[in-house]
Amino acid sequence: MKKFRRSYCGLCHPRCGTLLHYDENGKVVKVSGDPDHPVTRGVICERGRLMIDHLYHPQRLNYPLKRIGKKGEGCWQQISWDQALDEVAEKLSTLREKYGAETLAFTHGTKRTYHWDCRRFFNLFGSPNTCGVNTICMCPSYATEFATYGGMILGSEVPAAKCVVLWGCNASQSSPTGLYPKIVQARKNGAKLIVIDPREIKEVEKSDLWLQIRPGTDLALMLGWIRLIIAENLYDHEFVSRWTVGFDELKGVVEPYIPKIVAEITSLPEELIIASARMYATSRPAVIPFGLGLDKQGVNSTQCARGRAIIRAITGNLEIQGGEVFSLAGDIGKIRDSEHLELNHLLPESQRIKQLGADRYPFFGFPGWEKTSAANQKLPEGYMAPPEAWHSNLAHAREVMNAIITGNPYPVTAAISLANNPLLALPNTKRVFAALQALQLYVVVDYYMTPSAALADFVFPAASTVETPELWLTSRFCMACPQGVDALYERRNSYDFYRGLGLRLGQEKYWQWETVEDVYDHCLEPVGLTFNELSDRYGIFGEMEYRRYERFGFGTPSGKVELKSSIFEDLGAAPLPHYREPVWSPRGDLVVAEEYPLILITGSRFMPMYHSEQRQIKKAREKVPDPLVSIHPKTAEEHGLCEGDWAVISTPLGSIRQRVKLSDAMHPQMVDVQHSWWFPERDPHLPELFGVFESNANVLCPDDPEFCSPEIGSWPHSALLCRIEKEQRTQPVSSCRQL
Ligand SMILES: Nc1nc2c(c(=O)[nH]1)N[C@H]1C(S)=C(S)[C@@H](COP(=O)(O)OP(=O)(O)OC[C@H]3O[C@@H](n4cnc5c(=O)[nH]c(N)nc54)[C@H](O)[C@@H]3O)O[C@H]1N2
Ligand SMILES: Nc1nc2c(c(=O)[nH]1)N[C@H]1C(S)=C(S)[C@@H](COP(=O)(O)OP(=O)(O)OC[C@H]3O[C@@H](n4cnc5c(=O)[nH]c(N)nc54)[C@H](O)[C@@H]3O)O[C@H]1N2
Ligand code: SF4
Ligand SMILES: [Mo]
Repeated sequence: MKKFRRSYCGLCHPRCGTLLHYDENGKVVKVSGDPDHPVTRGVICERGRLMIDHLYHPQRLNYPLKRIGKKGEGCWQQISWDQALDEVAEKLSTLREKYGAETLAFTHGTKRTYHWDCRRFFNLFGSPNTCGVNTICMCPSYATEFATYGGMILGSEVPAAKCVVLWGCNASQSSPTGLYPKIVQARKNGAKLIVIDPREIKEVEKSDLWLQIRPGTDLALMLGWIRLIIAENLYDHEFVSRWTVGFDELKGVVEPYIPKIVAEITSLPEELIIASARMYATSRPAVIPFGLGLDKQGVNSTQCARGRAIIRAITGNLEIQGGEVFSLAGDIGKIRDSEHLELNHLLPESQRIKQLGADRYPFFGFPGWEKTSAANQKLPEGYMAPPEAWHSNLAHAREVMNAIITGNPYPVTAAISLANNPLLALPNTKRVFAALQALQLYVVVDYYMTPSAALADFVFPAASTVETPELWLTSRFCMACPQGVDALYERRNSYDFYRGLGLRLGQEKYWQWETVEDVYDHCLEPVGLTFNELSDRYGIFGEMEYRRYERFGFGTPSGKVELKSSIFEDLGAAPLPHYREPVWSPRGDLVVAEEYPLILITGSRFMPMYHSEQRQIKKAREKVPDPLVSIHPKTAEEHGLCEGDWAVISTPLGSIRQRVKLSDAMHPQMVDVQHSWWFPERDPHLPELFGVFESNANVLCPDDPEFCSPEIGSWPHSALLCRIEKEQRTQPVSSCRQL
């Protein structure tokens, strides 16, 4: 008998290839990297090595549970999948009849499972209200890049670049097997490295320039770069004149951003602003990979994404070797993708217009997505991935939470959270908690009993990634990710969950595939392969082609790169980037700044944790037992704090406690709190609810409209104000009673 099987790790995005080694009883005893995997080539990270601990963890959910006590009281009855699906479907039917299909909402986390199945179910059910973290995670960049040049750039060419700019991107911690090794490779090849980050991250050591920028001011620096690049004639004249629109207007808006002004706003030395712009613009090909530090800064986030896109374009870096490529060509473009499976066309206009938040942020709802999709359709089929709705067409989470709480503009009475822990992931924990409590029906599908799941009416046990196959389609390759073990107990994948509900709600016609493998066979049909055949050869790669725009133009309304965005303009958003001072900042609200003098950033990634996960896994907790707040030793001294002390961190919204970590990487005026902390070892019931209110960064983060970007509504997890002090009491700082 073969002692190992090929599989993959889905504990974060890259789906690294693994080998699962078995003992004679069929139990997985070891996981290692698959050296033959053509993308990850045997590399897995320290989190990936925890797969066995996760697969067999005693706290895993193994059966559906139905609440029998009060909400949050922790009394559950184990029931069968059939009974659970029957009861949920029946309740959904009743609520739909009473309030309309829009009464059901969905909250999502980062991409962990399939996503298109959720969108498919919601479109068929009739609700436009899927919302979640994408409003701040990559999607401001994604949607904006579609509006600007008709596609999303990914960092695949990094190793061949002559200059890499890490702009709000902490790759060594956030992408240890993906982007980070590519940066190391680029450095080995002699590339310049510019780091723009308020913290001295690991990559700074190897960098040519480090810009310790004041959080939230990146757009001012971008406008300064653009001005200088134009003023010093460092832009690509031919590309700009042939392939862009709005250059003269752009020139106008950047005019005020002379180095002196940019230096005042960003707290950077003038020489560094000038040197970095010159280094970037004169080292072609150059890349600026995505960094969440820009997307999560609130008011300026969307226009930061525009600024970055404009910089890439005017310097002639689009679609060149070693530069910023969209790819998707050859067979990859033929494979039926999420857009095909989502069935967005089946959601009628009468329901689309009810999407919560789309009146305030039309660009990020159906109106914007319809425009970016229409522009994409002008290109030849399969040439450029169309904008996926789950990525760029969302209800706004704050508006959904408000509707649940107030019943305005209409009652939202039911919600599903699948692969999301909203109490930890979304800002303004107080609002999210009130909303989850107010729901008439709350359904959670997860691996573990989380703080959010503890408030549910029904909890379904999810299959781990190794317990279910996946077709991993990116713009460069399509990999078959083979199931490594039979699903244990009654854990199931998300397709089975949605199909189970769909079959009970009159959607039989659209769930014709019995298993998710059958769906993948359907997706692969145009390239003449089945999932198993694809799996035998691991996957297929697209062929890289450069400067394809010379043949087809760009997928925008004008067919060119829109430095001035016509889609933004049509939807009433600023078509050219303008810098705004963050609301809570040393130069923003001076009253708040007096009481909360330090700049707060949250959520800088750290290994081995992935958001709120791994907190139950002993080996992970041994490495990071407690939530940590990083501050400079000087700041600590001023506040009477020492390494390991429990400190209270407060904003006008609330207070949390974390343990002090002294770090020279921090600016003395800054505080960095870890996000997503809860304590599986603590009391699961209300009011404690696993201590979810105690050290959770999102108790501190606001989401009212004035804090959010006006184009998309992305809220701030960074560029805020706080104060820090030594904890005086032994009581928890925040409980749901004190919120
Ligand atoms: N303060 C602050 N908040 C942040 C951020 C920040 O930087 N600062 N970052 C934000 C960003 S970018 C993101 S993407 C979000 C992340 O937010 P989420 O993606 O919601 O992350 P988690 O809180 O870990 O919740 C994911 C839940 O899904 C479960 N899960 C994992 N995989 C699967 C699966 O395959 N199937 C099912 N059914 N369940 C699964 C996990 O057990 C976990 O309970 O957090 C956001 N929140
Ligand atoms: N270990 C681990 N890896 C992860 C995740 C995880 O939870 N844990 N989450 C995954 C997810 S969903 C995402 S979205 C990615 C995100 O991964 P990254 O893009 O690397 O994002 P972060 O680590 O949140 O922040 C990046 C950097 O932004 C800086 N920063 C904060 N505010 C600002 C600012 O205003 N301006 C600038 N220029 N920089 C700023 C921070 O100091 C930090 O170094 O990570 C993924 N990888
Ligand atoms: S980077 Fe690590 S956790 Fe993420 S998929 Fe690869 S091995 Fe798994
Ligand atoms: Mo994210």
